[in-house]
Amino acid sequence: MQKPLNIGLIGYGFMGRTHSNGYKRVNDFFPELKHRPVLKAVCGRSPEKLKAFADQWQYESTETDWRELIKRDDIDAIDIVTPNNSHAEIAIAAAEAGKMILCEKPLALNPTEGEAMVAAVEKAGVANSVWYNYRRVPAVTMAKQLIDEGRLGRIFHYRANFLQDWTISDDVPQGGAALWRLDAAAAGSGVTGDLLAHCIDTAIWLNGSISKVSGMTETFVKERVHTETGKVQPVSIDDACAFLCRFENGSLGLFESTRYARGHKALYTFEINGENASIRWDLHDLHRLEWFDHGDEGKLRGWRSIHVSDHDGEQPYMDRWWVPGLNIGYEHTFVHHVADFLKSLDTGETMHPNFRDALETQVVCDAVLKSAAEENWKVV
Ligand code: 4PW
Repeated sequence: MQKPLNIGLIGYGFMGRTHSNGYKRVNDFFPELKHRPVLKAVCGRSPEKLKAFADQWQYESTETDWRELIKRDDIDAIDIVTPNNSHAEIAIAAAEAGKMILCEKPLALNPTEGEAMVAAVEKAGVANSVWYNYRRVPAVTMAKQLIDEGRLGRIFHYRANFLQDWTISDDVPQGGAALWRLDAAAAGSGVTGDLLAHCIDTAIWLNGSISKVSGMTETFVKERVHTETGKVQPVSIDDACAFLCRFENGSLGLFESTRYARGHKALYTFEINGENASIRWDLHDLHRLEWFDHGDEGKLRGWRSIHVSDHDGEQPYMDRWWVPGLNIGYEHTFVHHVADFLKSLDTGETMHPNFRDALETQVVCDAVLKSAAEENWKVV
């Protein structure tokens, strides 16, 4: 019999759906886990939307005040999927109440908030995690394994992009419940915290810490109508951000994110060039890992496209799903995140990325934004 892990979800947008799906699916595909998430309560401010979400995803109860949810004895873990400006207050209160916390990325608005969150969870000794889900794409996890096995040798270059195009029109409004990502007061930043943070999390995981950054940002549309006031107001976020960096291992990094790359909807790509081999990955073809090995026999040497779908246990996560050769997708990364979180409870091992890992990403984001504003290099 598995032990119930009662989840209290705060927020019910896009990420509320991805996480709920993860909780619902996990034990069907990871039956050995000793915990079973129970969708105990969902919390939000709009009673009608809340009820519709709770009914659809079969949450047992609802709350309209997150403080009441945190007080409940029948809640073990708080999952935060609210806009970024509420992460710190909720997470600190949840930690003080002894709850485990799963928090959406980015961790916070800024490093100061992030430090307070880390201090709170570490003082309380509660399990904590941040949903940087792309680590758990099987092909990305396999890239980590290949790097840790030393197959690439010395690393020279790391480059990553996260490209979208959904804010090009100046008719897109800003702010409010649906478009808080376009409001710096709610989001902290624009593409830097929303998109580049994913690239930075993966990069630190695969290639180690970043030591120096030099960034550049632009806000292409300067004013937009606010969804709530109906008034035209200045745009406060970065629409695009690019930065150069140095990693502590001596390699050079090049990162770009934008919501103005016409034709790209969510193109997250990275490439790593090592002395012996290179790796390339693309979210739009997420089950493939491109691999070039200089050690291959000369006349056959070239880029291999590895379809990560094996069931022999050597390609991560895939033996949990269908039959060899069949693909899985975006939603499975959240199932894997829940599975690894539950496994960490079973084994006592630390779950990654946790709040402390996510703080490192937050510090890099902050340094990039400061560097862009001041047009100089920043030591991280
Ligand atoms: O976290 C990111 C979101 O805010 C996601 O991974 C992709 O970009 C999809 O939506 C946004």
